[in-house]
Amino acid sequence: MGLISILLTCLSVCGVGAYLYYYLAKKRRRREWAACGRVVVHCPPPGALTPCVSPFAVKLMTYLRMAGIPYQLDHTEPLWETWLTPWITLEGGEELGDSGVVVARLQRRGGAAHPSSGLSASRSAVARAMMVMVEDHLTWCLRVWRIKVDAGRNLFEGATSPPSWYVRLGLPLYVWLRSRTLNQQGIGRLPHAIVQRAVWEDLNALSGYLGDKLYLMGQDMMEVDCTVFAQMVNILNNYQRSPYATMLRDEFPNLVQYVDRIKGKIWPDWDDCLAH
Ligand SMILES: N[C@@H](CCC(=O)N[C@@H](CS)C(=O)NCC(=O)O)C(=O)O
Repeated sequence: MGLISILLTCLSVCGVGAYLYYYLAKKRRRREWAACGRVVVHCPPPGALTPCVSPFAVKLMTYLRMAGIPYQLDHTEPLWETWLTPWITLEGGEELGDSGVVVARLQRRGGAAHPSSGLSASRSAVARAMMVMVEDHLTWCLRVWRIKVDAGRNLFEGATSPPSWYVRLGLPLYVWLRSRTLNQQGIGRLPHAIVQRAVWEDLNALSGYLGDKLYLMGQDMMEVDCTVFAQMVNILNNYQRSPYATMLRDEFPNLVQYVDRIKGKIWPDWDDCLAH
């Protein structure tokens, strides 16, 4: 057997071995998650400023806490098959991705007892519109600042240790890929002044609707509050150098008080959930 054949055989054996190891570890993790008797939330590890750098994961955890559903966290597989985070494993092993889909599934399971039941059709429509506004418009505007204006530097601000050399090296590629996504979405092609104005309009709409109520829909906290809280707390903590944290603090104090209210109610252990 020539040297090349020996090398190829070794490479194939190592490849098959690595694949088998990965496959078996993945299966074992799934067995453990299905058997743990809780909802498992798969997401990136805690940041130094928020319990997770993904506001969608913070929304999901806030919802689970509000609904009194026990959960545990997993950071070994933060991305689902969609390459998005968060996703969950339900007790029994069912996997679901997308925070909105997950909440809808949990609500169906909870029946009439779920925390957003009882809204009239028109109030439910308003709640839905606000959720779509913050998750499918406001977040894109924020990403324009993060990626196009700040060139991704702000991504490291929630980390507890400085990024490694290879993460720094990969940053320009990540920024380039994300900029393409922003351009494809459309919002990335607009001048930043227009994007800033759009953020102001969104925050103004939320602040106006909240007024001096405790929660967006009145006295009771609901799914929409988890969604809006997560995005606002993200701006206040993970976007501190952006114009938007200042905008929120200076122009929309009722939203800042709302964030503090929900933090106090749902996250009394907020500081313990941060990376130290
Ligand atoms: N609609 C999804 C959005 C999830 C999402 O955009 N997650 C971001 C992190 S905050 C992500 O996974 N980004 C990875 C990527 O875009 O490649 C949800 O509600 O879960």
